[in-house]
Amino acid sequence: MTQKPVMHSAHWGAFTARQQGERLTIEPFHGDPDPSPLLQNFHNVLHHPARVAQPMVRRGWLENGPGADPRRGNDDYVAVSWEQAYTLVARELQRVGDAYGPEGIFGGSYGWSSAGRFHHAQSQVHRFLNTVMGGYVRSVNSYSSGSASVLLPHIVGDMNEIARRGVSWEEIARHSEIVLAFGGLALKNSQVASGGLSEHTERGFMQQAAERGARFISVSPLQSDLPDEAQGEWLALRPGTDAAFILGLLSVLIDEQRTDEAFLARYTVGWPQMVAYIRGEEDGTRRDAQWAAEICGVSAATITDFARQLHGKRVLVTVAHALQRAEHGEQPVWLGLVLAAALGQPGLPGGGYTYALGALGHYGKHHNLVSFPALPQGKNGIDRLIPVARIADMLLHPGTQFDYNGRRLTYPHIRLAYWAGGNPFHHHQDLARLRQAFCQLDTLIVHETAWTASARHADIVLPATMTLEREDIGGAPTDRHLFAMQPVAQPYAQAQDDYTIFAELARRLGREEAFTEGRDARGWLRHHYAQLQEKLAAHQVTIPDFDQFWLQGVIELPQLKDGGRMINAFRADPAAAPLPTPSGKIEIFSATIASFGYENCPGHPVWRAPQQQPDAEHPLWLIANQPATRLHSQLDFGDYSLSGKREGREVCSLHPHDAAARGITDGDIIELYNQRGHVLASARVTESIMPGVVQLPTGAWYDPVDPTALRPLCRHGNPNVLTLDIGTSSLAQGCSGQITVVQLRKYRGELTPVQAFIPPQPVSYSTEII
Ligand SMILES: Nc1nc2c(c(=O)[nH]1)N[C@H]1C(S)=C(S)[C@@H](COP(=O)(O)OP(=O)(O)OC[C@H]3O[C@@H](n4cnc5c(=O)[nH]c(N)nc54)[C@H](O)[C@@H]3O)O[C@H]1N2
Ligand SMILES: Nc1nc2c(c(=O)[nH]1)N[C@H]1C(S)=C(S)[C@@H](COP(=O)(O)OP(=O)(O)OC[C@H]3O[C@@H](n4cnc5c(=O)[nH]c(N)nc54)[C@H](O)[C@@H]3O)O[C@H]1N2
Ligand SMILES: [Mo]
Repeated sequence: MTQKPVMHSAHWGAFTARQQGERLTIEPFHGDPDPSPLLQNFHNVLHHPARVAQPMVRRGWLENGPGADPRRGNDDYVAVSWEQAYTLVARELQRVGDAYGPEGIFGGSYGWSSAGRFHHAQSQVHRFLNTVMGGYVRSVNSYSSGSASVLLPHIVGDMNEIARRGVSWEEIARHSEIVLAFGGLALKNSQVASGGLSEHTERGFMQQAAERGARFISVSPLQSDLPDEAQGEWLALRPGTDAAFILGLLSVLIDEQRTDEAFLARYTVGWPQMVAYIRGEEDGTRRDAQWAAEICGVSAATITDFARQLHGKRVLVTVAHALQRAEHGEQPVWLGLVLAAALGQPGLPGGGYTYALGALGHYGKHHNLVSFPALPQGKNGIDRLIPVARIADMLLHPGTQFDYNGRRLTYPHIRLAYWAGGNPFHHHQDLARLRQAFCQLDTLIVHETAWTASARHADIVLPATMTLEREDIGGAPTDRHLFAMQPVAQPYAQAQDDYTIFAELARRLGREEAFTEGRDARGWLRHHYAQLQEKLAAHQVTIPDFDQFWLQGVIELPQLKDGGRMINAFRADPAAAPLPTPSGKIEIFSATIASFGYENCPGHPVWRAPQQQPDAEHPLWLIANQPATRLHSQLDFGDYSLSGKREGREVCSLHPHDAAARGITDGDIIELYNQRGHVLASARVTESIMPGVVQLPTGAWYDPVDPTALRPLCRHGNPNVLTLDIGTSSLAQGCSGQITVVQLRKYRGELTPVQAFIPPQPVSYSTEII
């Protein structure tokens, strides 16, 4: 089939697409100055064998009924009809709802799903559970920014105000003299934004700034975190030690009287406590440059010189999400702000502090005048929550208490988990432990487009359409374009939209009207578009009617110039525009956080040595960061993702010293391992990573040789086999999967091909009992 090109949009960009047989031809959106290569992942995926073709039920669940089962992740699947699948799911929801109520259902369903705002799977599952089941146990915060999103409101303000409405790229291009980027500003990351990103402008802005003479300095264990256009400098430090490095810088600034005391006195609280801590007045340990040098592997002279260079310059400090996705991840986020304040920069054009610039395409941008309406979520009848990355703890330890942001909460006893649009066996840490946790459930239901490892652990797998197979509206609050996402292809095999699946389940559970409000998918799109028209009309802005929008494929929305709004107003007049913190100022000391009494996150920022440290057994730091060739685990079987692998395996970068010490050469298959498991990857030997550090990106689908092994071997290269599953601290309990410690060696065991993309073949089974 060959069709005319239609408009569509993904988290990594808008495009027109045309189906030619089983492949797609993609043209990037004409308005995009720097389209993302991730678009190439769409070429070959529509009819890929990894797609889920029909509803399937796990054999053990059919045989024994709902209940804890160690076979999850290692069992056969039985193909069933949609009619049978609906009956099974509806019956099980009814059973769990009747016996345990919403407290027995985990509906967090964390995950990125796809860009369309209506078919956003997580919104669909939440609305379904609220309107049909009376609610669910939810998860809060994200894997992205689990600790920053909890910390920042205590010390400066809402994270979105600091990140999305932080110092804008335009301002940086015009005014910044030094952009000090902890974790860098890799274009591989800013090519992505949830809801879509029609104009990739970061490269252009960095080029403009660099041509004007701005210095971009990436503090990172990896050199690749700045694009060539930034003409940047690379300062390599040991992973997880940025807090010590910044304390060292502050110590130099204090000793040499290079701090902006007037700014600190007027706009902050707690500077004296910080100074006392750095000088060792609290506990006798001086946190000076020499002290920091020993921790972070940068010389004291470099730290001293670096601090001096910052003085008197228009400096912008930014801290990547990556740094806070680690034990004590709150500290570098807090200290980045303290450094900017000590330099007196917040609120000056192109200076100060902005959080996670460049980590996503949303950041450093402006907001639309009004936002596109979200699918209403209905009301959750219960108020039970976990910080999102505590899922395995919850499933393994129901009834246990834990700390979170000043509260003492108890893990509920979950019987059924419902997942749509996320891949926990991609995103969570310590996958062997996660499997144990999922084995505790009575039932796991997953909607998936493809046979991910999460689908392979489910009891009931329902085939979902891909974004390309349905119509939707794509847009992000920081993107001035709104897209009519037109279907490119027919649904694959028996796949159905998440909305259709939930509507049918709602009907069977007697709650159809509550869930659908009488609308089909097109009805919702029209409804949301009409709401957008209304919101804009209140500002005397008119946009084309829905039919015209659909025909055009794209419209432009008015934007605000709101970058830096909060901090600029605060600097101009702190009494009239106080920050939304208890003191109204930047909190270098937070009385609120101090009152929680957490040893691992006290009232002012500190250096706390993490429990994970390289040692003789595991001498290397592993960085498990975002992949350059895909979004997380999505379309790992897509052309571009595959092109980044070698012989089908993920690539692990390591320094020539570390390679030579182990007799490893470029292209060897290596085995990374620690107490939690083993992972194979292809070695890339490169000087662009510091010695003692190796890097294996996330997203290669988990492919365990023996899924039930206590320490599984993943032959494909999923680093979450190795990462440790602990919270960042008692404050935020965020994900700490970015770094861990490992050993590695040349692999000498049996080498079997990657099987992650070969779906389970249904086994025959008498379906009479269904
Ligand atoms: N070690 C380590 N782990 C990490 C990170 C790290 O840095 N290091 N990063 C973390 C971060 S920041 C994040 S955000 C998470 C991301 O974790 P996830 O968001 O879970 O990852 P995705 O691969 O985007 O998962 C989305 C899933 O939704 C499916 N999907 C797509 N469209 C649809 C649809 O329309 N319907 C349905 N039902 N399914 C659909 C896709 O096939 C895919 O399996 O990972 C985290 N994990
Ligand atoms: N291509 C692509 N882009 C993405 C995503 C994707 O999956 N693929 N995911 C998106 C999502 S959901 C998110 S939340 C963001 C995540 O944004 P981040 O979490 O910031 O991204 P990462 O690539 O994991 O990490 C950025 C860099 O930080 C550096 N780093 C790691 N540990 C340390 C440390 O201890 N200190 C210092 N100074 N540097 C360190 C590493 O060199 C790493 O390359 O990315 C988004 N962008
Ligand atoms: Mo994320």
